[in-house]
Amino acid sequence: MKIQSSIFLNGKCLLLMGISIFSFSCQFGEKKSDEDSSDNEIQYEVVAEKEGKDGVTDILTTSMEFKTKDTLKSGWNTFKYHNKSNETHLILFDKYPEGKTIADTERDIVPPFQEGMDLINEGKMEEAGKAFGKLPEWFQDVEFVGGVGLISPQSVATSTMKLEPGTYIIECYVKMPNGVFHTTQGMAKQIEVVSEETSLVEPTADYSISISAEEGITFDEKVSAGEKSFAVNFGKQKVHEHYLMHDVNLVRAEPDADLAALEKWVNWSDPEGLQTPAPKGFKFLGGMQEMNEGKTGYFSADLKPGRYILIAEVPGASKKGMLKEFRVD
Ligand SMILES: [Cu+2]
Repeated sequence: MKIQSSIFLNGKCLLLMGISIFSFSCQFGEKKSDEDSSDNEIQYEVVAEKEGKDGVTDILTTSMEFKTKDTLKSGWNTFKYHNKSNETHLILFDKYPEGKTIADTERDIVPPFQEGMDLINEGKMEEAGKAFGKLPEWFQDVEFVGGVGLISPQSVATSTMKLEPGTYIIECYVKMPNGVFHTTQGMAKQIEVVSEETSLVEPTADYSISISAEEGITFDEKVSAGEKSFAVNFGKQKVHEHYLMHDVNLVRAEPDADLAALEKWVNWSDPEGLQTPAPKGFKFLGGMQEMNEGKTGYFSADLKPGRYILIAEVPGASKKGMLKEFRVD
């Protein structure tokens, strides 16, 4: 039990390492400055602030940042993630324990984190584990509450989750070609979720996916083309060998695309895993990031006829039943 909890802690640290390092740039990055008048910025203003639909929030990335609101209502929230960059990204929502902010991360998390990460890069996994063991206890109380699955460049992904009030950090831990996490490049942002609730109700979905540690991904639907929504029901959850829990990502595959390459790539702990470039022949269409057992999240995607994959970002996804192929007709 002790080992398990220590491993879990390590995983969280890995994901959050960059946040504290980048808090300064995040603070500046959140300000909508007049000099930033690119087409993408204009589009964000139009979509997010002029339409202003309650409970629907746009998040925009043009390079290595998250542009979005600083404050959200609680309850059901839909996120439209506009990936206007040239890299694949994702968004994981981390709910912080009460009273903790990015400032605490900076003070208490950075030093052991940096030490641990350096050791991982040297291949010294055991020593890295010891370094992460110096992290404060509160870090184990960070809860992962879903988010947006992997989404290819120049694409939009839509996810819906229920958020409790509190302080959240949103982050992307995909890696640059040199192995540096996007988190450390600025893809981390603090958001406050207030007690006032949105008017959104829990969505209904066209199709239903289940994922559990024992059964893997269960999906037996006959899927037709068009804008479709999916419910993701999380059964038994677990921390996998790479310290993360399982999630569900939707991917369109070319007829000759190599599923083994996809499976290897979605595992961040592989030296080239989750690192640019993404494997050829696949287009990532979003999905639902990890959530605790018993939770449900939703995502939608515009489906054309063809070959599709549902996959969890875990090592050995196919052996675990967490790689499921289906067709859209
Ligand atoms: Cu990213």
